[in-house]
Amino acid sequence: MAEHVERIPRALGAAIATAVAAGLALGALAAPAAGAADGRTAQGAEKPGPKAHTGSPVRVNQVGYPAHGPKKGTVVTGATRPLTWTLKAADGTERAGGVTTPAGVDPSSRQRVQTFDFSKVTDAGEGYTITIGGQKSEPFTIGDHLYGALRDDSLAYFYHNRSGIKIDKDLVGARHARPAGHDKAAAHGGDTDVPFRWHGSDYRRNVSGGWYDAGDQGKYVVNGGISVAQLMSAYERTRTTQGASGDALSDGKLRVPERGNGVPDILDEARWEMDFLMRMQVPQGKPYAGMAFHKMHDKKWTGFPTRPDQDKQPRVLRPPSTAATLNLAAAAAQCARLFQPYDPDYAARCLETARTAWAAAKKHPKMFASDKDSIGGGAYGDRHVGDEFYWAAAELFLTTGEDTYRTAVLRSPLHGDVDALFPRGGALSWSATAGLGALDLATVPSKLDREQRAAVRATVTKAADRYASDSAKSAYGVPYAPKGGKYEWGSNSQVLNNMVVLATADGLTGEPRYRDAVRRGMDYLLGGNPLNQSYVTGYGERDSHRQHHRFWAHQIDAKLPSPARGSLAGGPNSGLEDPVSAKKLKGCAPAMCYTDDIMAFSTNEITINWNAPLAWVSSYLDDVEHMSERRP
Ligand code: 9MR
Repeated sequence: MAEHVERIPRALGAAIATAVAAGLALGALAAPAAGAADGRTAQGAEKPGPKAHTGSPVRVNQVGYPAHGPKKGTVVTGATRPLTWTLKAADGTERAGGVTTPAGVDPSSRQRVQTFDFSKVTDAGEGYTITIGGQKSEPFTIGDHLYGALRDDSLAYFYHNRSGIKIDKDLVGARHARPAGHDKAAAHGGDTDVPFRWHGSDYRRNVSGGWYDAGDQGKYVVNGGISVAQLMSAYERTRTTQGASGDALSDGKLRVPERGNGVPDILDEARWEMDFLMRMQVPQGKPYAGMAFHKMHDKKWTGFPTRPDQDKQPRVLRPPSTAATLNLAAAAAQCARLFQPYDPDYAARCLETARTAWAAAKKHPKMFASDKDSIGGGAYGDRHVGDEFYWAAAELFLTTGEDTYRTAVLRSPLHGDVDALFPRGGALSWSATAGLGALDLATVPSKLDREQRAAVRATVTKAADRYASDSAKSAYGVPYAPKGGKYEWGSNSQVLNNMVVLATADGLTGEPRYRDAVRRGMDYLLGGNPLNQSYVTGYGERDSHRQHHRFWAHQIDAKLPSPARGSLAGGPNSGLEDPVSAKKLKGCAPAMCYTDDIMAFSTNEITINWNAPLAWVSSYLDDVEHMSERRP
């Protein structure tokens, strides 16, 4: 198969040129989409800009609504006057009704919409629908146990994507089971013996294990670090939030092979990645010792599909970077405090790694990964590392209480700067990590004095106020107001990361409006959006299930599985940075720049740093729904 040129920085012209140069006709790229009948026909009420099959104009959360929480939806309609809505139970009986509220033209879809609110209904049940003007929504549940399965599935995503270990059918089912990828037996020794050649260095390292990043099988420290940190934080939240419970994340509860070892399963999953991240540290005695290699991946882009164990490409290590080094320092420092009760030796090793990484980054504060280094793997280029310095200092301070790190936190220009910590026009991400530090400073007990802690908490609640107001302004309730209205690559993860901030503010204050905004965010992700699309595989009637992935490539090869349940699609990307999206979605309104096609990688990929906040948020939502039951 022709080599697939996957990730092409920003400029689409370059993307197309490179794809063509690689012998890949654009028509061939688009073909699977055109040929793929999905049996989900569209009734399409609205005038499609690009040919969007958006089904019923009545939009709801296709999973469901908590019995005692907000229940809102949106209808796309040319009408300017209020319309009547009817809530029907599964047997068709009418249970409630009311009128809609005209909401004008929604800028994210450029469609005229109205909203409806049926929060007063509290009767639990499945198969409810809302009908407006003869048009019926997708069915949904009302009840209090909506997100437990999503928590488990979104966490299982990480096991599914482990490198260097067989994926066991007893844990994932026969269809998703596969042999170990990139282990010793693989071509070129897989990831156990990877060359590093750069500026006179010429040696080999064992960088096996960890999680594959995404649809590609590269492993990138900056993305691995934030993802493992968010998994650890999903657990740490349950230790630091009043009334929270970590039971669902504890030993024997999740689908990991280490279950039964006395360590919370979510930490077992985190350790798989931490071990890899620590292998990415340049060893003592070599130039730049203590720094972290920015990334490792295939020498050239592999074709579609490629099961990990069948990858024939040699793997390469790319030069160390300050961003990766600090990312490692932050994650390893958090690892140290969370593993302390379970494995003090391991905790000590994490801490030693973190300290060494911090010192190396201080020594080499300007080693930047280029955003052009995208052959065979993504670039993850980043020239601004003030945020990584802040995050690493925060985690090291929280773990050790030491003055050096405290001073680094308090003297950082980012400290207290809500716009920098929690960008409103976007969200925290692999390139904006400071917020991860601020969230932990606000929640993890530390030697900050009362005033300092109050100040950092105020940045979290202030950011949450903004996201809550963005959600309230949006006809679809989405807590995301990107700069210039443009949805970013991986916009769904930005929505989720803003929800993490909202949820943290809920934990700090108990104010219901924060929790409600998180729930509205879920409504958006699970179908209450301009495309009537649930972006999570296996959830909702109209779910994304053809995401860009080299093994879960059923769209291309029927013998291969579709993505596993609980996999989040990147979501609308105004940039249309791949040929399929560019062709199919030209002229799209921001929140409609999405297509569920395996080759539409800039709108429909899946990756660890998007599933991590999904796991965090679904874990939070399930936990808060059970909090009232646990109260004496
Ligand atoms: O998530 C990344 C996004 O922010 C960038 O704009 C994009 C282009 O550089 O790359 C995304 O990351 C991809 C990475 O480079 C390679 N693995 C898949 C990632 C998700 O698409």
